[in-house]
Amino acid sequence: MNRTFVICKPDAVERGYVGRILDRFEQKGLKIVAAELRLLDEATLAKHYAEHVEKPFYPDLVAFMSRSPAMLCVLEGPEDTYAVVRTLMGSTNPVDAPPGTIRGDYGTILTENLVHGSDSNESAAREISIFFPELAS
Ligand code: IDP
Ligand code: MG
Repeated sequence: MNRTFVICKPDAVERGYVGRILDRFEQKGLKIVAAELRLLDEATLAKHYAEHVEKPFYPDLVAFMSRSPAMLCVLEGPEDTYAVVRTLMGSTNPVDAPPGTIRGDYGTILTENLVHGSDSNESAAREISIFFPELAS
């Protein structure tokens, strides 16, 4: 089995979309092996989004991601589960994400795009170790 890391972002929790989002992953055949509602702080987000810390949008991203609790999850599935999740999420900008994807169906805002999913097996391992160290392999 293979695992990846998912966040239902604060907008998803605020709008009441967590159930619908997780339902899509479960319907696809992925299993929730950890889930916790947690308010994220700046230091943790800087680790998680290390590749984006210098980007112009980073201050807005951190303000958004720390404004209210997010639902953090570890999902388990077949080989490259991260790719299954990324396909269900849709492209980063909800405006470009096709209908049928989470971002395509539920969002219109680039920053507030409902969901995070690791972008590789290496990212999944790194992110799981940040948020669920007890599950790190
Ligand atoms: P991803 O979430 O699809 O992997 P990344 O490029 O890793 O996309 O960006 C991380 C998050 O930062 C995005 O999900 C989105 O919330 C936000 N973001 C990315 N690019 C921009 C931008 O150009 N303006 C504002 N927010 C952005
Ligand atoms: Mg990313």
